Amino acid sequence: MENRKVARFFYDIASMLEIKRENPFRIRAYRRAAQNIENLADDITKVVVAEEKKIPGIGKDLMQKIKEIIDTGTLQIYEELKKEVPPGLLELLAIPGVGPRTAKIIFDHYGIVSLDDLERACLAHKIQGLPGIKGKTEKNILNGIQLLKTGLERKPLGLILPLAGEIIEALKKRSPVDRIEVAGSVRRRRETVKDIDILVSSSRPKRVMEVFTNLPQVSDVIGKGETKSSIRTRDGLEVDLRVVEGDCYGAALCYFTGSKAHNIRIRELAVRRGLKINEYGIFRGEKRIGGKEEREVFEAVDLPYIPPELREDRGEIEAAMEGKLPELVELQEIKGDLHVHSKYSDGAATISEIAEKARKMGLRWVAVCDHSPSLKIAGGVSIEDIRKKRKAIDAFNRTSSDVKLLCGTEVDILSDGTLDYPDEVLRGLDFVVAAIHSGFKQDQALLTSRMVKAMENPYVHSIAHPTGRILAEREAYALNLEEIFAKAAETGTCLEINAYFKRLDLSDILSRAAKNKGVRLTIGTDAHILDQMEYLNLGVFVARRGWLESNDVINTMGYEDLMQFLRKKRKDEGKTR
Ligand code: DGT
Ligand code: CA
Repeated sequence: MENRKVARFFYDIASMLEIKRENPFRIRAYRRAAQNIENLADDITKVVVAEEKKIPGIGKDLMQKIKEIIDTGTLQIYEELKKEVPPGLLELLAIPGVGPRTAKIIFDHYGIVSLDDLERACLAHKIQGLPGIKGKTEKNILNGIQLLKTGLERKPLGLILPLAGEIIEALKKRSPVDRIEVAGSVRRRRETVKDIDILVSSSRPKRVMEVFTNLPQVSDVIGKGETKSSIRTRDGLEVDLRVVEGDCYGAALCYFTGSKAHNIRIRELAVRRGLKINEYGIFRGEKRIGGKEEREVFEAVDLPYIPPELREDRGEIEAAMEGKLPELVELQEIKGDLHVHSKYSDGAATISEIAEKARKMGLRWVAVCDHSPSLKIAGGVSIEDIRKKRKAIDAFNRTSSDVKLLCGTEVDILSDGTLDYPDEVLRGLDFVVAAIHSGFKQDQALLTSRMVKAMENPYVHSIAHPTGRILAEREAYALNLEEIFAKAAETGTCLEINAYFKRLDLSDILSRAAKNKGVRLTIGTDAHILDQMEYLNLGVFVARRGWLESNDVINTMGYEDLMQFLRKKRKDEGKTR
């Protein structure tokens, strides 16, 4: 039983309890358990059977339920709830912005159970006018359906990378591949991807195809040929495998990495030089003059090598021509994580466990940022407990010479723009990231002014997940980003690239826009369980796609430099205040 399937039971139970208007804490417990199972690096079946470790957020009762799912393939409480709640309702509840009340009204009136039917009903304005449903709700539902459909078509990179890695490892081990790499949007590290493209060179393509189409990850073989095969994985994702000759591997890798828009520009440059570049190589007339290595393609059109993350035709060709390509920040340069939750709020790990994980990842420091009290549901930390946390972190740092912890917070920006801790408390912390967690529906002026006010506070170093968007679940809230970027630059406040796989917020394009306004970025995983600290690489991918260099990203600083940098905003502000 796969982790995601077990998680699905708990998500559905949570939704069904929601329709039945049960206790919100119980609903939340199921959802959090589902999330934690989904994000678990290990196979849940093994963990449960061997009872080898505790899964965060999962007590005895839920553990028992997981065992029941693994043993019987289902869960009694799930089956019972299903009798009470029509299954179509669950489908409607999956639409962002459709709560249990709205779903039930729509279902009761029209018996609608599918996205397409609901979309048609909204377009025909049959939904507005139902008890308590306004025209605006209809529009929100349509937006939500759109979001959900995109989510069904494109999967978050963070979920796909491990799968791509697994398939590549399996092919390396079991089939006669000479070279193998992932191509397409996965190689460009786009935040979401439609499918996985893999490129192989081999002298025995047939055998490679045989192994590929029989991998344990395969649920259907969509097509099987000599040079190209496609399969669908058990999670419903398509994987295309192409086998080419070694002599044109570089040209093919370039072609299948894309993007299409970037390829077209490269081909135009080639044509001007009397060359032809395609997936089979670099040609002058009929003669192949290169294509074994990817860099030959760029050399042929007199350009330096362009990293895959930049290949979107967003100015990289022009920059390359002028010798102005950025020196992109590298994962190896990242020295720490600027947003991790601990047991002090709703995280699952203790501060020493976090430090140990950081050590294993080769990091030098971590900012432990827990929620502030107004986020009761997330176990916001009282002022008294902040003092305890400060002491514990100081004690830890005294004995730890390699990994250091920063005593931080993710302080809530309240609905009037004030912060959830007084300045005296913030002053005692090493790192403060401020975030909006409520009032998402406020108008642009109000939301922007809240964030601006937070940035004007000398103790706020960064703004967490600035736009609030969640991939396939929630659109960004209305913000005047131009004003936000200007204010961030003016006050020396950083903006976060939240590296959680569903957020990636700021996005690549917005990170680049922020940098161009003189803003520096912080990368934080927002990890609530240890495994999620590994999403740090996703944050670096966003930064790279946003043209950021090492100096643009605070996480490249060593501990001493970082601490000095963090004190600077406070001093600068102190002078002007
Ligand atoms: P995706 O799959 O939507 O996340 O994005 P990609 O970029 O992986 O797109 P995909 O899988 O359709 O194609 C992989 C690469 O193959 C694409 O980035 C560029 C190349 N390619 C595909 N079709 C064409 C085409 O018609 N012309 C050119 N020049 N390149 C193409
Ligand atoms: Ca693709």
